[in-house]
Amino acid sequence: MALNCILWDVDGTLADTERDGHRVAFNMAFEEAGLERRWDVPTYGELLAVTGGKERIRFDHERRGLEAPAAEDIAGLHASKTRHYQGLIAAGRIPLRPGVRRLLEEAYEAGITLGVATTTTPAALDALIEHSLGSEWFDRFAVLAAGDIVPAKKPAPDIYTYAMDRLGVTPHETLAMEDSGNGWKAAAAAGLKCVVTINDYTKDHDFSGADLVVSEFGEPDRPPVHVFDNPHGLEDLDYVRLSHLRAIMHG
Ligand code: XBP
Ligand code: MG
Repeated sequence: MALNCILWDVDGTLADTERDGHRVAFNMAFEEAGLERRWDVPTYGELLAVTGGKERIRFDHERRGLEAPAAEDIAGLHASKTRHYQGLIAAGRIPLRPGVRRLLEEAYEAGITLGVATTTTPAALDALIEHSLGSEWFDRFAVLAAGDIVPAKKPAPDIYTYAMDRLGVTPHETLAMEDSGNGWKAAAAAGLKCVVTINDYTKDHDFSGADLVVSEFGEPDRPPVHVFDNPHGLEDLDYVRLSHLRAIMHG
């Protein structure tokens, strides 16, 4: 099938938002609420097993054998976290990952439908689009599927299925871009082919069955990307090109 649609994960894929963005914002919210709890870098990596910030706060309590706060208290804490996250993003703390803008622009110019499928909160996504990508991308993405719009977050396929329904596209013509095991599982369960760009938090996740696993999308003027899995036998993978993404869909 031809490549007609690309659905992008956000956190870890468009930008490395987790360690220096979301994690820091959670800690600011804990401090603001007068709580002792802080999530250091390794602890946050363990908590990433659960997607969704509110779900993550609950999981952090439950795995320590503590009673989780009431749903409205978690929601209040998470709203504070989102405000802090917006501030960090607005301050320009988190750049796009290499190759993201290049591939987005090339795909957009080629008339490929582009969308977002993420578990993060819409307000957090909006901040990243406005400050890291540019406001024109609010119109260039044909769908922004985010957060609680579906009840079951990744690794459930629901957010991908929702985005495809909204766009009127099928899994056969759609490629997912992901960075994590949960994201890859969600894409696969939705019937999508998937390219994975790993990061420090996700490098040991299981991506068996993915269509390409690389260290980053890369750029012509950067050192060549590391290729961890290339089941389609793509060539010239010094950086990921739109032609590679098309070849994956044909393969
Ligand atoms: C990332 C997530 C999110 C963020 C935090 O998912 O799991 O929960 O860590 O965002 P994806 P919120 O990579 O699919 O975007 O606190 O707004 O949930
Ligand atoms: Mg991700």
